[in-house]
Amino acid sequence: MHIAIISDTHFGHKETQDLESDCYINFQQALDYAEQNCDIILMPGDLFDLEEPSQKTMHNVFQIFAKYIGNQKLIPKTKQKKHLLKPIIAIAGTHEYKGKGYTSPIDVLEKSEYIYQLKHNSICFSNESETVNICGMAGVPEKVAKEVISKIDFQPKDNAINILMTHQSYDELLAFDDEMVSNLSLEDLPKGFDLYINGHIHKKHLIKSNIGPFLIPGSTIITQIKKNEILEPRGFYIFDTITKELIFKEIPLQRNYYYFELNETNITKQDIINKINTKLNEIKGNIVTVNYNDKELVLNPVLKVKIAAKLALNETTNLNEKNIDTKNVILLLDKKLEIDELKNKIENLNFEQDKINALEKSKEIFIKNLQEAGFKNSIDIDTVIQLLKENNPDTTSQYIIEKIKKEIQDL
Ligand SMILES: [Mn+2]
Repeated sequence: MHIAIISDTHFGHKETQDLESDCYINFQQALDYAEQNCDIILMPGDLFDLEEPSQKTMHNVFQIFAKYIGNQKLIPKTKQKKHLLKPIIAIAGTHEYKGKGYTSPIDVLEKSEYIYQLKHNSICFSNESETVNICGMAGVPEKVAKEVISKIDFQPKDNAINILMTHQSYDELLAFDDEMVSNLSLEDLPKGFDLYINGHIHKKHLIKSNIGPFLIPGSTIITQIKKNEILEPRGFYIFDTITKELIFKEIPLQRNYYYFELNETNITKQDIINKINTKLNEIKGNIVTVNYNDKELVLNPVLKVKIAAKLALNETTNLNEKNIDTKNVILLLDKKLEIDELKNKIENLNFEQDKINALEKSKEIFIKNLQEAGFKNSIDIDTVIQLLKENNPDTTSQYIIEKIKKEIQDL
């Protein structure tokens, strides 16, 4: 048999409004291929991006699944599952989990009979020559994963191809800069399976571990627009149960992503804008056209720009993005603009000093002029300054005039 493995589709995910349809466009292509070329489809978790997807998300998902049911209304009521042309077996991932008694969007799909869901159990499929036994553990909080998997005690079946699906973090897979936690190791998994599949991690990876091949299919879309994620095209896997071969299939029509890092010092904002515009011009034509919902959709390329720049002196940190030409391209800016701190501090110091000097100077001049004009010191200079600081010129002049009038009367 040929088994398709489509993971972390994250229905409803959108980095920006412009990228809203990508999760469905990519999934639809994977499902198209799988329906035509495979016998079973596995989805190891995170089908949805949120545990409470919007109605719009549900609508889009149902629209895709409904296509494969086709003439469902013509099928007379039968006890047989009206599953798709090819059955889809899914587990809930961390994004769908919310504890006992909760109805997840996966439960909704299962109730609609679009998928089979494995919680902590297994399902068998047979044809004339072979049997495939699929075990699945729904994603659980990492801290209890080890306990849960040992309690379930999954057993491989004799004379069958045995596959185990999970959606967890594993000690062996954590990268240094990873925020994920795990208390599970590959060693904790039950032995004797022909293939171990784990969702959750969005970058694809195949590990030839002691217990057997351990596959991370990766996500069908780019969820974190990071350098590592962008450089790899998205796709899914096909497992051949006879040859035990695993083949990665790229999604044929997917949006182009580009990444551009700008780490410079002593740069002007205009230079930054020029550099971004040059990069945008290079990629602008790299569009992809895809048919989605009976419409031709043009997928413009995405440029992610990561700026960590120290600006030249006399620059301010507000980049004028209006001068960036984003026609036919999606620009995602992650910017950290700084002004040289030391220079800036010195500048500020001088400025503060000048302000104090100017204030003291003007006080001196003011008092000197009053004295020269023959006035006594009945005008309180600090009151005048306070009134001016309050931005109240009328009250200030009124105060001064009154004091002067009083002095004249006293003469
Ligand atoms: Mn995920």
